[in-house]
Amino acid sequence: MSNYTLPDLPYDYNALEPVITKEMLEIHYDKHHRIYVNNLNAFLEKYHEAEVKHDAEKMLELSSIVKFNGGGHINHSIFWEILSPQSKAGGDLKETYEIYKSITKHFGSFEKFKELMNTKTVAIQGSGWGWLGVSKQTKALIVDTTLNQDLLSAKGIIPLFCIDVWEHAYYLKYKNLRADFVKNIWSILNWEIIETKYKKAIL
Ligand code: MN3
Repeated sequence: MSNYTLPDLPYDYNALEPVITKEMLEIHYDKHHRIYVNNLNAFLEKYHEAEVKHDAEKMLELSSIVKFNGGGHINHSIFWEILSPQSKAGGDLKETYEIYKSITKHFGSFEKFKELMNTKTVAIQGSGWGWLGVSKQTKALIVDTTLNQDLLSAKGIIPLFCIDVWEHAYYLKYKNLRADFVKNIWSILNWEIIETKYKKAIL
């Protein structure tokens, strides 16, 4: 039996204000993410039951809902991890970081990278995620997007950080202004964690 659990939030519900309000974070984490975890456990159990019975048709029927909820759990777990209060490390990208050096080398400048990331993420049609990642094969930095709860790793890219642009991520405060939410997220990114992920990814 599978038993996935909600990961602990590394900060309080009000710690990411004013970018993400207490109410936004509470609902996003404790309601949305929790439902992905609960559904993942429930549907994996049904999947295992079908597997025991060698019911391939049932397994195929369940696989997309397992993929969706599993992706929701994994993507949100990455998202909480790479955010940090402004009073701590939030938004603090040090020029000595390897990730800073690689971004400026790869994209020309940090501002160019940020503009590309913002443009691609804001332009996602419907629900999805904007990503900075590292190609598993070439180790090059890649700005990409995924729809719904699809995983970046399924494209052969190791995730470094992500921006959730499902409406549930921003609508309470930003209403239809997705671009404002994406612009503000940069001030609560935890570059210390992103740097650690980058170093591990290029090993
Ligand atoms: Mn979300």
